[in-house]
Order: sequence, then C-alpha cells, then structure tokens
Amino acid sequence: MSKRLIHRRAVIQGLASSAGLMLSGCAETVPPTYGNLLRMGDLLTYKAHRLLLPAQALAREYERSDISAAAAIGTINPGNSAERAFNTEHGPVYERIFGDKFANWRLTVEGSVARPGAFSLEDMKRMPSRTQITRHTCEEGWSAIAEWTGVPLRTVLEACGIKPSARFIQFYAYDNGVGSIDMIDALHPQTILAYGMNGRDLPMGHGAPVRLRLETQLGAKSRKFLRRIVVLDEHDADTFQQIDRGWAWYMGI
Ligand SMILES: Nc1nc2c(c(=O)[nH]1)N[C@H]1C(S)=C(S)[C@@H](COP(=O)(O)O)O[C@H]1N2
Ligand SMILES: [Mo]
Repeated sequence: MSKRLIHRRAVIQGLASSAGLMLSGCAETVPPTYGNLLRMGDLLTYKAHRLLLPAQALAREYERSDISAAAAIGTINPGNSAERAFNTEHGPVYERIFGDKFANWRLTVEGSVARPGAFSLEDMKRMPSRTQITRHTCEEGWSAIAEWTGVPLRTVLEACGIKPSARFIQFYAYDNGVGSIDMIDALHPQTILAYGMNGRDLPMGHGAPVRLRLETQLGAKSRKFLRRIVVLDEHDADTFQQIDRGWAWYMGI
C-alpha cells in the first residue's frame, strides 16, 4: 500500500489537546444528537474530526496474512423470527430472496437524487470495484481483520445524480434499525457497498447480499443486509428513532 496515504490515527492522535477550540466552530452539518447535553461527546468528536481530519484520510489497510477469524455479530439471519431485531415485514422477504440466491434482490436508491435507482447484485458487480483489507472494530470491544470487495458508495450515488442539497445517506436493512452517515463519510474512498468477503460472496451472517463497509467509524455503523438507501437533506424521524434507543450517531475512529 502507498506510503503517501494520510492515515487517520496519526492525525487524530495529534488532536486531543485542541478539543476546546472546536466548541466555537459551527459545522453546518450537525449530528441528530445536537443540543442533547448527555450526548455532547458525540458532537465534540464529530466536530474535531470534521474540522481537523483531511476528509479523505484513509483507515489503515492490511496484508492478506493479517486476515483473522471474524465472528458474525448482531443479526445473522434476518429471515429468522427469533432474531432480536427481526422485522415482521422485511424478514420474510429476506427469506424468499435468499432462497433464489438474491436473483430478485434490488437495492433501491431514492430521496435527493435526480435518478432514483434499483440495482441488482449483477448491476453492482459490473460497476468499478474496490478491495480493501481492514480492521472491523466493534463498540463492544473486539476487532477482526477481513478483506472486503464492493462498489464505492460514491459510484452508486453518482450514478443516481446526487442533488446539491443532500447531506446524509440513510441505510435500511432487512432487520430493524437504520443507520445514517454524512456526505463526507459517504464519499470517502473506502466507503463501499460490499458483496464479497475474503475472496468469496459475502456470507449470510456477515450481511449478504450487500452490506456497508464504513472504515471511518465503529462496526455498528457498517449496516448489513441492505435493501434501501435514502438520500436526505435533513435528519428525519427514522434517524431520530435510531438515537432514541441510546446509540451515538457519530462513531468516528
Ligand atoms: N442490519 C444489521 N447491520 C449490522 C448489525 C445488525 O445487527 N444488523 N450489527 C452491527 C454491529 S454492532 C457489528 S459489530 C457489525 C458486525 O458485523 P459482522 O457480523 O460481519 O461481524 O455489524 C453491524 N451491522
Ligand atoms: Mo458492534
């Protein structure tokens, strides 16, 4: 991997002492937790990263020999009604599309785009791909290194003609719970819609047929089992519902 790349950890480590400066800066994109005193940490981390990190700074990439065993965590089968986040509407749909090897799966892209789209797995595999070996860090305190292959989210968004007013990308899966990210992370070169893991099709437990890989934030933000992407100008009710459950919105690393 090129030595010229800027690494995120190196930049972040130099920042800690200047956190006070960030209070006065006013980023125009704010987390949905903005104004919530109990979630000031979310806002401070977000502002520190956004003001001081080069937007495209890369997460470290590893060698094939570094790949480790990775447990499938959280939902591992959205079609199973015993799953904690089972969705009564979309769970049964997942079971059907898994049954026909995802031939009828489509990822829809809608919202603030000029050309809303519906992409099949074949469509996505025909687009330019990126492969990266990265470390997944779960907020619960474990990490694992794997190789991920997919299409840059940026490529898909550009194919749909993203509108200038767009500020957030929100992801919906076949289980419950949405995830949204800002445009800086959405356009980051390592942010991919992954359909491959360690040289094979993405296994069910890890989010088949397609999951988000967001290397700039903790593992929980890399939503698995994607079905729908909505481009937003503002946070919406689904965004706020996600943080009502006590999660931080920004989990930057
Ligand atoms: N749709 C969906 N995406 C999800 C989850 C989930 O339960 N459902 N769990 C998250 C969490 S907390 C982690 S750590 C990773 C786990 O990814 P893995 O199963 O590939 O290890 O997926 C994230 N994405
Ligand atoms: Mo996690």
